[in-house]
This record gives sequence, C-alpha cells and structure tokens, in this order.
Amino acid sequence: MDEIVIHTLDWVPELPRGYVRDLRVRWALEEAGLPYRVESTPLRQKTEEHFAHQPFGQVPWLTHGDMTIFESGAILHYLGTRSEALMPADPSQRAQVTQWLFAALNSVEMPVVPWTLFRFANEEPDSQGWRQLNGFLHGRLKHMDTVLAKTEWLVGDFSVADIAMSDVLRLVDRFEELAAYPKCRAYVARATARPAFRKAHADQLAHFAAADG
Ligand SMILES: N[C@@H](CCC(=O)N[C@@H](CS)C(=O)NCC(=O)O)C(=O)O
Repeated sequence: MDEIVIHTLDWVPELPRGYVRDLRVRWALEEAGLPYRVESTPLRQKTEEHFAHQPFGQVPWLTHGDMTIFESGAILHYLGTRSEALMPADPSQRAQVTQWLFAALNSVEMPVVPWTLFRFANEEPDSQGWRQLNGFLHGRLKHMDTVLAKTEWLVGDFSVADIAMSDVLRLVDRFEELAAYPKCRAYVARATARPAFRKAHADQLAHFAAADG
C-alpha cells in the first residue's frame, strides 16, 4: 500500500499549537485507522519543494505514494473517498458531506479567520468594518445553532464535514464566543471528545514541543 504522509511545519509558537490545520488531517486518518507518518518542513526558511507542493507556502499538504494534494478541505475530501468512516458510499450522502465540507470552509471559516485575527490583535473593536465582520460571523453561528439543534452530526454517523465544521467552530470557542450558541458549543465538545481528535491533538502538541529550543 502506498504510504500516506502528512506534511506540516517543523515548529510554530505556542499560540497556534493545537490549531494548525494538519490537525484536521491527523484527525481524519485516526478516525479511518489508516497508517500514516508526519514529515516536517521549515517554517522560517521555506523551500522550493514546499512551494512545489503548496503554492502559498502553507501547510498541510498530503502525499500518498506519487499523489500530492494541498488545502485541508481537499485533503479531507480525498481521504473521505478512501474510507467510509469519513464519508458514506451512498451518492446522495456523499453529496451532503461535500456540501457541508464546503459550508464549513466557505461559509463559516470565511468570517472566522479574519475575526480571529482581529481578536488576537486585541484591537479596539469599534470600527464599522469590525462590527460588520462580527455580525457576519454571529449570523453564521446563529444558523449553525439551528442546524445543530436537530442533529448530532452533520451527515450520518460522523464524517469529514464534522471534522472541518467542528475545527472551525473550535477556533471561535477559544474566545468563549460560542456562549450564546449552546448547540454549537455542545457539538464542539462532542467532536473534541472523540478519541481520534484527542490523539491528533496530543500528537500535534508533541510534534511542535519536540522542536522547542
Ligand atoms: N486554506 C488552507 C489554509 C492553510 C493555512 O492557513 N495554514 C497555516 C497553518 S494552519 C500556515 O501554513 N501558516 C503558515 C504560513 O502561512 O506561513 C488550508 O485549509 O489548508
């Protein structure tokens, strides 16, 4: 069987640890029980090889034998096609998983990323731009709360859509901003209680800690 390799950074500061997107890929592989190893690429001196695999100089990317793929969402979808633990075989359920995977990244992560940048920067949130962004995010959270009031997982028993969606919401939860959205909060708690998440998370922390000093 061709080897699966997750490529991530060799080191990051404390702040992003536990949130670097290789976590989504580790998590999926742990859920699927597929063997893999992790390789590091330098954060500080990005190599030509890095850009050849990930044109924005980011992580993660995945190699599977001769195949190489970047974008955590694309990687999750790719792995979903290889394991029914990640995406059901039924075509209509597959379409639902794809839909929610895109929704996680394109409709929810879209406001989450700039919103967290503002929050980490500790800037005075009094501009019209901030208020609009905050309103955009809270609109998405409100609708996700309604969705998650009706279902335990987005599609079927659990899928890559839940990995993406809960990981995106986890970043908001880091700032206690899910307090008004109990269904979103319970969903994040449910997802992060899964043994596969716990292992992926612990492994990522250990990976970066090993490179300290
Ligand atoms: N849309 C990309 C985002 C990738 C991304 O933001 N990666 C971050 C780590 S989570 C990164 O590589 N940051 C280092 C950098 O941009 O130099 C994905 O989902 O894979």
